[in-house]
Amino acid sequence: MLTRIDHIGIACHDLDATVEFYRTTYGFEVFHTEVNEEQGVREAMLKINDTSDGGSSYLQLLQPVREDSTVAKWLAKNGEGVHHIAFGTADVDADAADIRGKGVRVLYDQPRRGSMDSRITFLHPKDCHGVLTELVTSAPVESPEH
Ligand code: CMX
Ligand code: CO
Repeated sequence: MLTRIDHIGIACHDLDATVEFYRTTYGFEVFHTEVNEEQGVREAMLKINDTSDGGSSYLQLLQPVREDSTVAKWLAKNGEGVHHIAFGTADVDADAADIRGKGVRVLYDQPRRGSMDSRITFLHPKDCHGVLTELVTSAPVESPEH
């Protein structure tokens, strides 16, 4: 079951400048940054709020790190802007299978590694009324040792 907006993915040319815009304009701080080589992006997660399912909602700012990445291709065609939305679920495998059964193309056979060790997959935008849609299961929160 999809229980939150996990993040909104925003493609940009200059991650540092875009982070600075969100900080000075809205007061949003960087929660996490990483390079995801497989996805071809350098990214910053700005946490906006916690959600009732125990997760959180973020903005995910994305800068391509190589010319053949999906985000580089999208930026060249569209310029900066909203690239995808992501829904959070406790079980991305089950939800992806369920949605695939409804005739929507799920892009990966198995979920891949996403931000902060989450597991992610994508639905084809042409099957989702023009919206590239990601499904995310966050990494389990490690419980403190006793
Ligand atoms: N939103 C809406 N539509 C999109 C889109 C997007 N982000 N990206 C592509 N499209 C549309 C294009 O406009 C195009 O439509 P037309 O044929 O009408 O022009 C069509 O989809 C095909 O686009 P394309 O430019 O030829 O791109 P590809 O088919 O090579 O790739 C996609 C599209 C969705 C398969 C690819 O972007 C993909 O695999 N995305 C998933 C991975 C990803 O986006 N990773 C980066 C984020 C990582 C993260 O969130 O952690
Ligand atoms: Co994303």
